[in-house]
Amino acid sequence: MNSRKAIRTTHGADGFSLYLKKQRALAESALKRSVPAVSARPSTIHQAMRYSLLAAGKRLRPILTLAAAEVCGRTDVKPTLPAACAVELIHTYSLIHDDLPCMDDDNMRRGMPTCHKVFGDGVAVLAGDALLTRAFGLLATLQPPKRYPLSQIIAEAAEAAGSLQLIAGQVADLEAEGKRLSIADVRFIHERKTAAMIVLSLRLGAMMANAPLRQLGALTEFGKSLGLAFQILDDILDVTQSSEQLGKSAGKDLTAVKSTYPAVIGLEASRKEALRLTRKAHAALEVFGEKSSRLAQIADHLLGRTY
Ligand code: GRG
Repeated sequence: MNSRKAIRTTHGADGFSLYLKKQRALAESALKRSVPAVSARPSTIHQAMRYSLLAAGKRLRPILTLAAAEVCGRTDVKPTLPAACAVELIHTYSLIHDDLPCMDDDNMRRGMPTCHKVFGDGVAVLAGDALLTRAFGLLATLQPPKRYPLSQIIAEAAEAAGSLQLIAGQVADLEAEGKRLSIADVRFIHERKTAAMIVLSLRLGAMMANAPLRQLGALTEFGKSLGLAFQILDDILDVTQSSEQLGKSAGKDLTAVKSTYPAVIGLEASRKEALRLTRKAHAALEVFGEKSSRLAQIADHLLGRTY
């Protein structure tokens, strides 16, 4: 990572790579157990769910859930895993539906043909529906600590995935195609389509660690800045990287005439904005002191990513 991108780290870079690898492996093995086996009838739907869910995703959201629980003092990760999996299931559902011909119409996702290309539109819609439903089933198994009742946790997940956040962002995005948006409108979409699920991932981890409100608030602020920075990077990568590098179709935003950060304010200003937001994310971690270095490293890592 070059010096413009790296902001703060207290663990070594090698330690961080190992940490990411370990957390990813933890998430992967929990995800494999989180949905029915292919042998469960009807096999097709479980094949489709597992095909998209277990493909090569970055696992950012479950990693954030686990890191948030850890920074708030939860050392035993096992009880947080269903929450970590739930956010990844909701995220995967949204990717499957976004790729459908009636939405973004994409052929490639996570380095493979999209779900509907392999299983057909009907099964892909249902695989998304089943992942979303299963996510709430997983949340219902959580045993949260005193401060946060299960009803609050489930309501927060419903809000983040619902028509005021994730779906709001998707609808605004669909309606914006071919139009020139202001940067405030682009930000409105990004905050809902991307940042809301990232904030949810962090809040679920914090709530599972019985975090005091001050810590929960700090992670919410961290997530809002990180989520927006992450989406700006996504917009930048769409115009600067190849499809092979991204594992999904590059240049889609240009073809679909989408108003993105680079389209509205230019590439260089977008890079500066992503850096400013990453700094803001770091500042939100101050309440945790040195304990937050993993989250700070994740923010730096995302700013420096190339896919
Ligand atoms: C269909 C309700 C509904 C919502 C769709 C996910 C989505 C909203 C649209 C996909 C396109 C897009 C730019 C979404 C913003 C969020 C985002 C950057 C998704 C990709 O997340 P990554 O990079 O993907 O973490 P992996 O595959 O690594 O998990």
